[in-house]
Amino acid sequence: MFKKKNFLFTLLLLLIVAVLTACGGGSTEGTTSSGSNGESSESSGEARTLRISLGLNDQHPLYHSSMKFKELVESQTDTLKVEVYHSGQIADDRSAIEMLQFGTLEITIPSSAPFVSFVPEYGVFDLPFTLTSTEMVDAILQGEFGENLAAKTEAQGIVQLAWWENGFRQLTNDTKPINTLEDLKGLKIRVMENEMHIDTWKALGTNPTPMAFTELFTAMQQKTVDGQENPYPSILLEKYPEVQKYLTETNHVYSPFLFLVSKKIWDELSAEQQEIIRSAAIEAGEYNRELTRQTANEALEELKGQMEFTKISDEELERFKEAVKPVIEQYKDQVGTEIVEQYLSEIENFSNK
Ligand code: KDG
Repeated sequence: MFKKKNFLFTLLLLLIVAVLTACGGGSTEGTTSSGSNGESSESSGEARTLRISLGLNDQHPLYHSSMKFKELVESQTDTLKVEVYHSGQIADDRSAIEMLQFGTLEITIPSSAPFVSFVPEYGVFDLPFTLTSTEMVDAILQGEFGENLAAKTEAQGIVQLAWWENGFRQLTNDTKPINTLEDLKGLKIRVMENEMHIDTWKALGTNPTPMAFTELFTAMQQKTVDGQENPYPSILLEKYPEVQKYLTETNHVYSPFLFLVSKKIWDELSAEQQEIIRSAAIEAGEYNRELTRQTANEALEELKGQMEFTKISDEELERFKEAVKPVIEQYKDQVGTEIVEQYLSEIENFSNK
C-alpha cells in the first residue's frame, strides 16, 4: 500500500514539476529575440522602420527608385528597415505630407504641386512653359537654387533630402484630337490640387477640376472628367490608354518629385543614420532621374501604338504661352517675387550659355 501511495505521490510531484516547467518555459519562449522586458526598440537592437508613401503604382520608376533607396539603406545598417507602400495605400499626397508634419509617417515623395500649400515657393515649378529641358532642370535643381529652396521645408516640420523626377507633363483626353488652343475649349480637365494649375487650364479655355491623384483613374473611367495631364511614364504605367483615346505632347510644366522626411522623426535619428538616409536619397535620386528619362522615351513610343498622338507645333505653342502669360503675372506675388525672379534668372542664364 505504502509503495502505491509513494508511487502516486511521486507521480503527482512529477506532474506538478512538469506543469511548472511548462509555464516557466512559456515565459522563456515568450521572450522575443530583442528582450521583452520593455527595453526601447533601439537599445533592444530592433531596427527602426521607415515607411515610404507613394501615389504611383509598383510599375513606375518612382517605386523602383524607392526600392533602390531601400537597398542602399539596408545594405549600410541593420538599425533601419525601409518599407515601400505604392498606389496611395497609406494616403494621398496632401494627407501624407500632413502625416510627416505630425510624425505619423516617415517618408513621402510627391510632386511639387500639392506641396505648394505647405511651402508656396515651390509654386515656381507650376509657372507654365518655363523649364524646357532635362539639362536645364538638372542645372537648376542640382545646384544652389535647388538647395536653397529645399531648405525652406524645415520650417514646416519637413526635411527634403533630394530632388527626384516626375517629368514633363502631357495632356490626354477621351473626346478629340488636340492641335490648337481652340480644340481645348470646354474640356473638363483634371488638374492637381494647386491653384496655379487650375488658373493655367482656365486660361487655356478648359474647365479644370482639382482632384487627388488616387481618384484620377476612376474619374476618367466614369467620365466625370474628359482628360488629365501627367508625364508619359504615369500615363502608360497607370494604364490611362484604357480610359483615354487621345494623347497630346504639350510639355506645359515640369514636375519634380520631392524626397520628404518627417522632421520629428529625422531629429530622433542618430547622425550616422541621418547620413546613411541622406546619401541613399541622393544616390537613388541619380538612379531615379536616369530611369525616369529612359522610361519616358520608351513610354511615348508604346503610347503612340495605343493612343491617337498629336504634338502641338512650335507656332501653336506660342499661342498657348501667350494665353497663360497673365497667370504667371498673377502668381508672382503669391509664390514670392524674389524666388520667382531668381528662378527666371536661372532659366535665362542657362538659356544664354
Ligand atoms: O504621389 C505621386 C503624385 O504626387 C504625383 O503623381 C502627382 O503628378 C501627380 C498628379 O498628377 O497628381
